[in-house]
Amino acid sequence: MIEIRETDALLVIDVQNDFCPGGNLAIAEGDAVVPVINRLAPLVPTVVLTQDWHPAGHLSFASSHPGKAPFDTVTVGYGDQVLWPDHCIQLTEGAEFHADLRIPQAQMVIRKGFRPAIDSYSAFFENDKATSTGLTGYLRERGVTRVICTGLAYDVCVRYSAEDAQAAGFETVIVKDACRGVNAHGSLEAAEQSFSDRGLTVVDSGDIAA
Ligand code: VGL
Ligand code: ZN
Repeated sequence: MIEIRETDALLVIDVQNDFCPGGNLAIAEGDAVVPVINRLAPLVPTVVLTQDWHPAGHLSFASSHPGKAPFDTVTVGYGDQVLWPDHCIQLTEGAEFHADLRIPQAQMVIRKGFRPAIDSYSAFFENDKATSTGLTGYLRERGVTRVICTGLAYDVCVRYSAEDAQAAGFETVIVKDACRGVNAHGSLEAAEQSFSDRGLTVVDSGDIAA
């Protein structure tokens, strides 16, 4: 059982229309995380949302690479980059949070992936592993010691956010039923392996108490 403390933060990753059924990068049952997150959020003193927020023509879009298709991989300046369908384009409906997400108390929204030539899976560092979003400093200044991770996609943005949270020295917990995965190139299995290698704590929302 995980008892919520004053120094906990809930990280709600990319619960946006494009990652839900009907969206441009739809994750199976992506919208199923919404009621789970709505139930958890009021328990946790600090809540941070992230919003994938790409300009049109972003480097992570297959449409920006002639001859490439979504889910192909290319090599870019910072290493391998999976290519995605156009998604979460700034100011579009697909980039909006799911309409049923109810977290008015959240005070911080981290937008990521807005640099045209760098993708950003993690809420902490962009995919070049060098460009910071500033989230570590925000959480430290607020006295946060533990980060509870939820949202989309389990094996992409939730995975890299949780790993970076742990690397930054925060106790880190992943709430599995508050996440859904995209599973490109065996990424679901890779995420599970990585979580177990790093000793990351994976729990169910029922294991969390006020
Ligand atoms: C994500 C692929 C591309 C995510 C974002 O939120 O997991 N996945 N952009
Ligand atoms: Zn994206």
